[in-house]
Amino acid sequence: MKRFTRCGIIFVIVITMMLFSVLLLQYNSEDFSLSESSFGLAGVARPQATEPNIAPPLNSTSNNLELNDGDTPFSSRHANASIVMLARNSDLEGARKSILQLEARFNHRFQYPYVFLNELEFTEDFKSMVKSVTNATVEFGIIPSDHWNQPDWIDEVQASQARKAMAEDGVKYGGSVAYRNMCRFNSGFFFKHELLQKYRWYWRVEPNVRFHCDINFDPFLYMEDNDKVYSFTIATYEIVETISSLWTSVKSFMSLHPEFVVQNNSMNFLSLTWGRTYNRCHFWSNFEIADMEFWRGPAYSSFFDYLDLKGGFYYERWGDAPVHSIAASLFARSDQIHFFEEIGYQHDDWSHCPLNKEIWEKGNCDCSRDHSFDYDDSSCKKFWDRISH
Ligand SMILES: Nc1nc2c(ncn2[C@@H]2O[C@H](COP(=O)(O)OP(=O)(O)OP(=O)(O)O)[C@@H](O)[C@H]2O)c(=O)[nH]1
Ligand SMILES: [Mg+2]
Repeated sequence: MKRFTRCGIIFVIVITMMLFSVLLLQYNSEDFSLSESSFGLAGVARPQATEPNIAPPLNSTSNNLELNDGDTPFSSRHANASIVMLARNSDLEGARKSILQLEARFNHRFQYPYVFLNELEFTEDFKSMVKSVTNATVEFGIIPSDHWNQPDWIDEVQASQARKAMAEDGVKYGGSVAYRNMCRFNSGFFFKHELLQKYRWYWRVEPNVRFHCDINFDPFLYMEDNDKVYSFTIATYEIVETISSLWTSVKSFMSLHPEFVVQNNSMNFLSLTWGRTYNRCHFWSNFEIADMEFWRGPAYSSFFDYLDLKGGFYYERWGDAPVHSIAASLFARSDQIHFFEEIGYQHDDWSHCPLNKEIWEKGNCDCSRDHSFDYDDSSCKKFWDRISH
């Protein structure tokens, strides 16, 4: 009997200790939902499931997106994104050079898929030679003719007179229909291509561009996590003869649709006269990382259709760079546009090289900071700095 009582006491002590341990564990646990249901703590604030997005310091991306050497991102989070290149078959060597650069500096670790677009079918040679420089998925698409060619309602007499005059004046690509088709396609149609429907984000890459620094973070995720819609590395002035009436059309669109122009826009990047005149500044669109949902949305769709009907893609030579830049500056908040300091980038003779020495060293950049285009006389970066965040 006595032995039975002693056993009972020990049993009660053991059970009590076990219960006490469970209580302690629950108290220390971060899973407040479990505590809440167990102890009836309704109303106690739960901790956030994820860290809040803290704005990264100027000129730097958030460190939590950076990979370390040897990391593979295959198991980690990816954006719904692709790298897009518009190219001709004759651009093969330039296309391969750009991809080799981008793979070495970025995509060999991220494996974002590529989409190549052309108004003509890519040759088998083009396809196989491009595929040979990346392990990522590559798709090749043909552009529908109504997304590429000069529409019927354009008055060809007026258009050809404009081309002739521009060519005589020595305006770059002034006499070219193909260049105008390309600008119109990049302005209003690439994001409608069937191969891009499954993607939200894109990185535009051209043949023969260079990437000067290692990109150890995912720019797409940076954009997504920080509520960005458009990004750039170089900003410059448009050739005045190519956009004679563009700003007049922009102003009439704004009067018709004031609802699309957001508060905290970047009008101060575009105009030094509170919108009366256009300073010709634009983000250089041969580099773009942006959100196609923005181009597909009501403000831009309506804006592009309006401009298209004005005919300026053919009667003048409106470029996709000013068209995109004006739209992003007016229909997105200025804090939704991002300057990628870390992405050393070169197109033709102009390059953006990170001016910040720490960023330059961290990226193993092979560009000269002294020759960065950022504060060249032809750069518009100074206007962006006045409003950037
Ligand atoms: N498929 C196709 N692609 C084109 C055509 N014209 C230009 N492109 C592509 O469109 C993009 C822009 O063309 P570019 O000729 O580089 O125009 P740009 O950058 O304004 O001028 P550059 O200073 O000469 O580089 C590049 O990706 C070209 O490969 C064309 O007629 N057909
Ligand atoms: Mg180019």
